[in-house]
Amino acid sequence: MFNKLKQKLQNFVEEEKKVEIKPKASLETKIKKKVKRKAQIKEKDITELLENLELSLLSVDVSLELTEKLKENIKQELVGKEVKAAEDLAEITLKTIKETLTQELIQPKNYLVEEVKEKNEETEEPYVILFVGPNGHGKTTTIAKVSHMLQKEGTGTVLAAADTFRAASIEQLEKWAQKLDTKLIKQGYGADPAAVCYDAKKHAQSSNKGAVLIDTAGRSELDKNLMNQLEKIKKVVQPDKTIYITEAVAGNAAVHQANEFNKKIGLDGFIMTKVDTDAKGGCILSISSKVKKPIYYIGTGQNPEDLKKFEKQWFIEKILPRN
Ligand SMILES: Nc1nc2c(ncn2[C@@H]2O[C@H](COP(=O)(O)OP(=O)(O)O)[C@@H](O)[C@H]2O)c(=O)[nH]1
Ligand SMILES: [Mg+2]
Repeated sequence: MFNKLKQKLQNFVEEEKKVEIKPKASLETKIKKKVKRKAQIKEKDITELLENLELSLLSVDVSLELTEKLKENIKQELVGKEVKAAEDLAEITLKTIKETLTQELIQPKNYLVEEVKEKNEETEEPYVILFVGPNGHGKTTTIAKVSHMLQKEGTGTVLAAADTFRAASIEQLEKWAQKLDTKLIKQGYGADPAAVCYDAKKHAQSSNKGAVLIDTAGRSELDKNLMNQLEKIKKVVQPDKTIYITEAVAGNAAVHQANEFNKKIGLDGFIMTKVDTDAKGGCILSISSKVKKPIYYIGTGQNPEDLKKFEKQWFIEKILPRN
């Protein structure tokens, strides 16, 4: 896209130059004019660019609402700006696009591992993280990854099997606990998830473990009972962080869903899973812009080590159109 843009801008600046060197002017005037004359970006010069950008953003699943907003911001930044050459204009344009995207994405000041460490240094209390989100987006797997990350840093973990709803969910977390050699707290299916969380926190306190990671049943924001259950868990264990797990393949439906979760129970941030698949990932930009909470990590596979810090610049490079 940018090569095309550069070409277009080259023509634009050349046209300006043609105007400058009209035969009547003396050589001296010509040179002066050439040096002094700057091209000012007009709306029509960037129309095609904005259209290309719009298509590119939509094609990676950025929402229409956000795409419009980004286009407007970029237009306001660029129209009227003075540039000396096509190269400059292409550079300024790209810089503006990147800056605009950067503003919409929130990266945490401290990632979870650092936050846990900080709290553990200050108090005797374990750091409690509640993982929520729709079914199948990767909550249980992400808990294994976060536990692995913490354990590698020397922090003991307790996993709470508070998905007492879906068949095999307790066994799934139990397998991870065995594999990672960490503690699992569970009750039977149908048990009150808040009670499981309470036990897990108590266990962490008495055994001096630094973090409690709570697995919950996947749910829709429309299910009142299940949403109330999350509120109850929050009251009982008062998590330090409530993290929403969303898969990068989720597309635009995820934006509304995450926003509703935030309105109903309050979220502190996100982890985006399945970035290793052919996910387009644009939904995370829309979610971040809408809910205004940081994205902590990205999931890049099905193994415990497949969790990376979310970094804005990496993400922007990933979704920006090329050529
Ligand atoms: N490729 C890939 N698969 C993942 C990732 N995270 C989770 N999964 C898979 O997605 C499926 C659902 O994950 P699970 O943790 O059970 O989701 P939950 O229902 O939210 O607890 C499982 O097959 C996981 O292995 C990821 O980052 N990349
Ligand atoms: Mg699960």
